[in-house]
Amino acid sequence: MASRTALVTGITGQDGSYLAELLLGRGYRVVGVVRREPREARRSLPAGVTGSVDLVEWDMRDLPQLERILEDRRPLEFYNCAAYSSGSGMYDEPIEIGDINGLAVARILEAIRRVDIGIRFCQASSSEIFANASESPQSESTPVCPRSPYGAAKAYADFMVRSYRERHGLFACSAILFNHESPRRSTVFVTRKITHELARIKRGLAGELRLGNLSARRDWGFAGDHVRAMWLILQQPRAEDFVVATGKTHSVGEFCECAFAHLGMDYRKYVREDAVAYRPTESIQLVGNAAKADRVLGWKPETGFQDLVKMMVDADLQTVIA
Ligand code: GDR
Repeated sequence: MASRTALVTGITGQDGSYLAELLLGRGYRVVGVVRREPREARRSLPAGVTGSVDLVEWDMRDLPQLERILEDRRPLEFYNCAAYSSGSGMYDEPIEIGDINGLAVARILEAIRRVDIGIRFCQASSSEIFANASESPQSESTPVCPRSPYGAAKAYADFMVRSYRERHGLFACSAILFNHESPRRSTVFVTRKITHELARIKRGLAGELRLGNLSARRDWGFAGDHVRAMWLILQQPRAEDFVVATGKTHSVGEFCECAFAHLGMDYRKYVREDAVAYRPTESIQLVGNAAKADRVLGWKPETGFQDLVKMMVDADLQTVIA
């Protein structure tokens, strides 16, 4: 039997690369959709993936180009992991964010409707759609109430997913992902900033770590666990949206404490709170209730907070050489 084909956007990013590994491990043919010239994009892929995926270029503003890709590659599943994403940059570049994180999802859904309504679609949504919510923890029934252009664009994408599901019968779903981290996380996000700078301090390349609000709390999971939920979502008999989260929060300070303690160090000697790095507005406590994912998908996070922190510290320590 011919292997199943899955299309993954954002394959050079954290989520896309973990998802590609999972899909390859399950015997899929994986087509990575990239915004750059494929030969150049291939260099950003992790070693285990680079020789095994087919890369194709798509400008996310070009609907006919995507229709041609779908007609040519004939995927059964489509995962959208591409997004304009940066923690403190959620207010910057609102037009670009609206286009890539919002409108491009409408283009994907429309291309699927026109080419092959049987393609199953999973959108990587975000807890940022709840940033101004009035209840915590947040579940699938929490009213969507974003704060930033980033959250608003993700919310628009979710409404499009629901609209195409209800109006056109597409098997389209949103995975509402709470924060998910890994050694592949960019250093613009606080977890990787901490582990990367810690490795530099340990190697004698830096003396201190300046952060914003150490009391800010997040529901931090492992990216590998979260993409497994995305795959499970597309294996169900019914198309539905799911919150994907650990249900537990930790503060930035606790993350530092755990990371430094792993190397036998006291974070209070090195970490400085810097008013410049403070966010002007912080969200409501973002913590997910993933009871539905547990009940329907049989999904639970497998990597706990401490193991995640240690994994990230160990990885950075290996790559940062004095
Ligand atoms: P977030 O991630 O905004 O939740 O978005 P980030 O890691 O940037 O911030 C988490 C919390 O840490 C606080 N913080 C700092 N953040 C950064 N980046 N740098 C610092 O020095 C620092 N000090 C404290 C922040 O104020 C915040 O409270 C991520 C992204 O992956 C989004 O794309 C995704 O949608 C959401 O998670 C779910």
